[in-house]
Parts: sequence; C-alpha cells; structure tokens
Amino acid sequence: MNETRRSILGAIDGETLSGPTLAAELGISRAAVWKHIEALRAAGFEIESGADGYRLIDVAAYNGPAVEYGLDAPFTVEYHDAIGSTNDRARELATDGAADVAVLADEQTGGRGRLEREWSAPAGGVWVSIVSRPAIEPARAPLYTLAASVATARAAREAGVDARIKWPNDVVVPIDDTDYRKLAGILTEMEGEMGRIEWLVVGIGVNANVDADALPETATSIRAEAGDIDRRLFVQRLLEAFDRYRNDLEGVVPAWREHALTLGQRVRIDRQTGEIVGDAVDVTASGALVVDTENGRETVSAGDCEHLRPV
Ligand code: BT5
Repeated sequence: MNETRRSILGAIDGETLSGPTLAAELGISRAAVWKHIEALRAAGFEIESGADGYRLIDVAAYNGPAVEYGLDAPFTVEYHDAIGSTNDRARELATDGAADVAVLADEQTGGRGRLEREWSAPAGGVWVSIVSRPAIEPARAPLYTLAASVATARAAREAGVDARIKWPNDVVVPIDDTDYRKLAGILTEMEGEMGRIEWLVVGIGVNANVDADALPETATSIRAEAGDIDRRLFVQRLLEAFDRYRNDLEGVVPAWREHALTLGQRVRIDRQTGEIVGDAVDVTASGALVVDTENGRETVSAGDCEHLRPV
C-alpha cells in the first residue's frame, strides 16, 4: 500500500483527526487528504467523517490494501477476485525478480495440487502463494514447505479447528484414530541451480468459508468445523507465522512435531521408487519421515502418505 495511505490509516485508527491536521502532519494538501480518504473507502476501509474529522471504523474488506494494513510481516499483497492459479501468477512475478509478494485470490479456476493434480478452489477459500528468495541451500527448501504447514495449522487452530499435520504437509482434521479430512494443502515450486535458490513459491490453499459440498469428499473446511472466519485476519496471522518460521528454520521441525498427526501411526508411503509400509517414528532435521519397516528403518524424503489401521 502507498505509504501516505498507510500513514493516514495509522493516524485515524482509534483517533478522530481533522483534514487540516492530517494534511499538516503528513505534509500534503487538504485536497490530497480527501483523495486518499476516498481511495481508501473505495478499497473497503470504512472511514467515518464527522464534524471533528476522520476516523477508521472497520476494515471489513478482503483485498490487497486491507490485508497489508495491520500486517506484521514484510509482504506486499496482490489480490485477485478470480485467477487461474495463484502459484502461476507468483511464478511469473518471481521470474520478473519479485520478492516477498503474496498473491491472494478469492477463487481459483485452475488451482493445482502436487503432480499436476487438480485443486478445488471455490470462492470463500484462502488461496495464497508467497514468493521468497531465500539464501539457503536448496536441500533445506523442504523446511519452507513444513513452515507453511505449521503456520497454516496454527492459524486454523486459532480459528477453533482441531488442525494437525499429516506428513509431509497436508493440514487435516482427525475424525477418529486413523481417519481424517483434508483442510489445507501446500504446493512449493522453486527455481535454482547447484547450491543456490533463485526463487521459491509456497502456495497454500485453505478451505476457509467454503461449504464442504463444494469440495472433494475427503475434504473439510473451517466453515464446516468451526464456522466462518474473518479471512483478512486469518491471512495476516498465516503470513506472520510463515515469516517467523522462515527466519527461524531451526524451529520448524520441533514446531512441526508438535502438530504432527503422522508420528506414531502405521503408514503406507507411495514413493517414486516404490511403496513402503511401517510405523512412522520420527522426522529428521530436514523433515524426512523415519519409518520402521519389516526390513529395518527407512528414511523417506518425499511421497504420498496414508495412515493405516494398526495391525
Ligand atoms: C496439495 O496437493 O495438497 C497442494 C494444494 C495446493 C493448493 C494451493 S492454493 C494456492 C496455490 N495455487 C495453486 O494453484 N495451488 C496452491 P496434493 O497433495 O497433490 O493434493 C491434491 C488432492 O487433494 C486432489 O487430488 C484431491 O484429491 C484433493 N483435493 C482437491 N481439492 C481439494 C480441496 N480444496 N481440499 C481438500 N482436498 C482437495
């Protein structure tokens, strides 16, 4: 958001200030103050104007300026009412050199899961893709994905949902000891060369204010579990938590363990090199799953994981 507009919002949040006072404080004309106030109103900020001046009443909207206002993390937010895939748009921005941009949409018409699977993304969800340019070894990139799953699980728990993480990074809600429904998924894509990451896009899809009927049978939503949320506040907490974890990668795996549903479960993992079945006992420092199988202990860094009934 434009710095002057951010300053105006800050000044009239909790205090009534007159046009002339604002103009003097910001070093702009009264006409300019009026234009900025009108632009902020058009962006969904509810600003009261009385005899004493202007006052911010509410930020009810869900869009770029509204999410940026009050956000305690260094992201600019690009909002779309509808878009094919926020990951595709984020990749475009990343290729053009962008950093710390979050692409946000109300609805995606071509949402993508991993391995070219489809991702349902009706209006009302939280569909967001974050562009980062981290100075870390590519081998540590999976920690960014785990960071996103922890941030998502935390934000969903704050919204009153019993959200847990299924390895590697599905956020699910348990139904019983082995069954669960999927609340959110994460798709990370990156570009780089030996030893260096050029950019990294972490796409997070959360079924927020969405009817479960509009989703695959195996899915659930925040609406179905706990009722509708204020998506603006939800995205802010999500981006802030993600930002904290990406700056504290050592803290990611311990936090992941706290929210993990997979540890202690009997699992089947479908990997490119074949399937393994066993007991999930731990995750390594880079987020790989440690599984005790009939043939000994195995460490799995990627694959689809299914929780099985105990034998
Ligand atoms: C994922 O893939 O879980 C990653 C999903 C990432 C979505 C975000 S939204 C913002 C950004 N922009 C994008 O285009 N994508 C990212 P995967 O683990 O492959 O799971 C995909 C499978 O989940 C599908 O095959 C369905 O079975 C199921 N599924 C599809 N839509 C779903 C939904 N909304 N909720 C829960 N499950 C869903």
